[in-house]
Amino acid sequence: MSEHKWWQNAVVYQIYPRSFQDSNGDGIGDLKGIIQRLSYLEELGIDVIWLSPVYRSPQDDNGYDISDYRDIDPMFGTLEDMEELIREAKKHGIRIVMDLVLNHSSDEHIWFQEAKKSRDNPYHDYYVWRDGKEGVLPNEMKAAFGGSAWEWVPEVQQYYFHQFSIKQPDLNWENPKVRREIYDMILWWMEKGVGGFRLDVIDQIAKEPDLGITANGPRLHEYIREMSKETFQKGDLITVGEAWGADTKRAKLYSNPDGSEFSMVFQFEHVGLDQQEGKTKWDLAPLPLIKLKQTLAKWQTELHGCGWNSLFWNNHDLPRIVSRWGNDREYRKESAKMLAAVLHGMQGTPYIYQGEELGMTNVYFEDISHYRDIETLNLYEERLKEGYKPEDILASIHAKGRDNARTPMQWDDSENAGFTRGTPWIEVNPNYTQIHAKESMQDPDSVFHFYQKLIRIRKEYLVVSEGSFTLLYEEDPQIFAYVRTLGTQELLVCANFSKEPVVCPVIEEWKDARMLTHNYQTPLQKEFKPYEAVILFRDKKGAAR
Ligand code: TEU
Ligand code: CA
Repeated sequence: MSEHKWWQNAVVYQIYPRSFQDSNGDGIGDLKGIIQRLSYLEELGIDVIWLSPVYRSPQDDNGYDISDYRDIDPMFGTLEDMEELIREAKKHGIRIVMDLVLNHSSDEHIWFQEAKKSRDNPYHDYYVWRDGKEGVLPNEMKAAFGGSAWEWVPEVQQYYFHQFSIKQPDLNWENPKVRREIYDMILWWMEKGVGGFRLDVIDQIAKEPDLGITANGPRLHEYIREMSKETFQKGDLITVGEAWGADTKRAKLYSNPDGSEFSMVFQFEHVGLDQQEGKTKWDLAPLPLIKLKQTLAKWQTELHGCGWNSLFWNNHDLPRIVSRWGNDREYRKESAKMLAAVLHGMQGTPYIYQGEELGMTNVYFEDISHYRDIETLNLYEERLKEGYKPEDILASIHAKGRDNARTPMQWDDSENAGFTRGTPWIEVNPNYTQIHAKESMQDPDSVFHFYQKLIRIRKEYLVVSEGSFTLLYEEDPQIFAYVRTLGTQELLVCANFSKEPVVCPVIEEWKDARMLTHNYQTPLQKEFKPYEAVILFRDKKGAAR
């Protein structure tokens, strides 16, 4: 066994700054707003905040298009505010993780402004260019947010490559100068005392556009190891790479316990299960529970002892889990807790996305004009042109659109949910009068307190962060249950993932175990109610409790 790292029993909370807390009434969340809410987060019990990008940015993709990596966007505050946040968070025992977007910059970054002036500009080679003729694209590659991945620049008579929007030109990692600039910038943030980094689409930095390669390019791990050595390894950081293209084999490289790359990656195999085979996330299909269990179990067992998992249902790109795989109507609280129990009982570092701890739901805007996300807006236009019916496109957006996660945090039942005293940049979910933090904090049986309990369990029982994993009832289409084992200690997580009752016979064998948490007030029986979930603990070494 490798030595224990601090982040192996830490819990991370993701903040999407523009939707968390507005402090000055301009309708946009900001750093001062986050500082005001630190005691709420301490109460929840989290150790780390992952902050989605707050750097200077034209906000074409809500900050994932950075025009200055060493400054804060005025919309969010100042560099001093950022330093204050790092300091204040520390007083609450919380570290701050910055979101590094290194695959691309904004087209308004000074590097790109220079790069597009002429081919012999010293910054030209900071980006990925190909010769061509206007109107004759270098190849057919598409951008993630629609349209071609190539954009013509008349001044240099070349196309630049962009995997995301036109305003997000890809950086050229083959150029050692680019890499050095990036490492110096990372070191600069480390000196400011940040606790770690989340690395945006890191598996796409080693792209080879001539070969049509975006993710997992041949030099990927070489670049990551160099970056890690030059930067992260000089501190005691938590680092997590976003890697849509990761399988378990690659994840073992990324999260090698020798620390040569990252602490862990976000992998998305489970996230893609409820879509039609070979199609996009917008082409909806029901979740195959058996597949979900197999997938998560595979990640649990294959990385055990030789890598490290991240655990998440949600982030700023994904729909709300209670609406997605739970039930956001009559069993909202029960299913939100069930999903939490299933995730937080596993090995890895859990990530909670803002509002998830309240059981916040998707938003169902009736008209496209309420949406703000570039991906959603582009999809709508594209599909309209392709002849889809508006109501069908909206149905996909209701299920999968990124704005589901981006409506303002619901703090209380006052106007705009206590998020802003101005006009919010995106409307608050109308259900804020029922679902909000104030209510959740007062109710001992709330989703909030359930999450708080799960975090405490992780800190108290070593078996949660270190135990091995055994899936039970593999072929059962309703039950999600598993046992974690560490020496003589055992933990059982048993959940009904469905709305119909189901019998879980294993409960009989655990009659004498200690109940750590349960999402129903009724006594535990082997017949599980809709979305019922329980976590039990026992120690075979006599002292069962
Ligand atoms: O996301 C990477 C990514 O691949 C997403 O665009 C994903 O495909 C999409 O959200 C799912 O439909 C990261 C960030 O998390 C995202 O917010 C950014 O827009 C993107 O990179 C570009 O920086
Ligand atoms: Ca503000």
